[in-house]
Amino acid sequence: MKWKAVYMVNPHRGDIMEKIKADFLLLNAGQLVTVAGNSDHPKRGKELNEIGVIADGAVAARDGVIVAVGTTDELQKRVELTNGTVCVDACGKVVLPGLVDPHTHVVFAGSREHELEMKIKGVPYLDILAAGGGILDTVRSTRAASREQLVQVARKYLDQMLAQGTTTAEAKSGYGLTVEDEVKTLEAIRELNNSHPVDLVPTFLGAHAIPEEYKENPDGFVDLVIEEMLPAVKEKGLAEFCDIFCEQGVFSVEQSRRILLKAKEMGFKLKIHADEMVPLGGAELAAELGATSADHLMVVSERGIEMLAASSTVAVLLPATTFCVMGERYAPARKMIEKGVAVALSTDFNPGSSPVNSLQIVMGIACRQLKMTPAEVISAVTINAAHAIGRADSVGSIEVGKKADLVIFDARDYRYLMYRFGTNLVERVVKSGRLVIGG
Ligand code: IZC
Ligand code: ZN
Repeated sequence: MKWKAVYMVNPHRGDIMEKIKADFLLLNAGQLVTVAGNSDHPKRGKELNEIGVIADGAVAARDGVIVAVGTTDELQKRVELTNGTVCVDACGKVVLPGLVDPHTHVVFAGSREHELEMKIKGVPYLDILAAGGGILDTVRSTRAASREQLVQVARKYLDQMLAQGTTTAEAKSGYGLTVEDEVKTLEAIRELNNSHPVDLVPTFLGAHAIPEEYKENPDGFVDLVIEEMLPAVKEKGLAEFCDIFCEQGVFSVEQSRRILLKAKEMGFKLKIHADEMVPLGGAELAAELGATSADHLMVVSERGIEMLAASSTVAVLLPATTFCVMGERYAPARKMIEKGVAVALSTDFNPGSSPVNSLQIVMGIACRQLKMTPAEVISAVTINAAHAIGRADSVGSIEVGKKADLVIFDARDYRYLMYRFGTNLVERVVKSGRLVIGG
């Protein structure tokens, strides 16, 4: 719909100002953290600290899209309210763009609390997997669940995420590992995307583990992914990205390259679970193939860091995973930022290595363990996270033309969000110009 412009004379300057019609207006944000200015490329180095705070800020939207951003004073003059305009008073609190979670395995059945005691005793994640547990445990429950059951379980997790400020998330398959069960999972993701306020970006992760029936023939499973799963997912238009768990004892760099090259040829964008436990060279592979993101990177090599810095690939760091698996080494975030790698943060929400779906918890860990500053952390869960899933044109910052996805936190200073730890500070969430959490 075209704007109907209303003109008025500015009494101070005598010139003509165009009034903007809005059906949503947020006023009195003590700090409106816009994170503006990086929709065409992810933030690197010092840019990560530039988060565009407007004191006493305001945002106007129409039909779910931002039409004006400025101070409360400015917008009160510039915006024309219509009958049904929803006005939200942020009462001097901190407002951020809706948070973006660029790496989740949110659709699965069952849970794995029995692994906690094994982890406490020091049993490594990869040993649990090799013994038929871990991912394969979740594969058994996910195969046994119907698509409707998967939707029902994941909806609850998405409700929790929205209530904690996440308005866009990536969602991977990967607990089906047959053509039928991978398609079932991706269909569940599509159904959730059509019926839940959180926007989902679907990723096919058929190469998440070698299923038990292919234990003696892992290359046969790689063939199945290439020859049957990828074409089925493509034909049904069920995924935008293809991902792989490139890890010792799971998929080698060579197997990963085979799958990802085929996926790229078919038009999928790429992601890689890279250098999480053993430095196999996943980061190098991601840069070589022009992947949109390389994720984890706890044990990334020097060369991997240099190649990522010189590429457009976003490094998605998952410190809640290191925390939950009780790992000793967190990703070398400071070194990556200093070398110019574009860094984002994510929960990695999954039933095994990170049963954490709160980005606020990840933000607190990122400051304390990755030594990222609060401003860097905010860039990493907004605009850079949006770049990591190919959505920086529509979300990740508070700018005209983007979705009106906003979060009001019970805080007066953005640093308070990371300083407090473990409490949900979200007061209200606005998705596409509609209040979806908080009255
Ligand atoms: O279920 O353990 N790392 N995939 C790769 C996972 C963790 C998910 C899981
Ligand atoms: Zn993952």
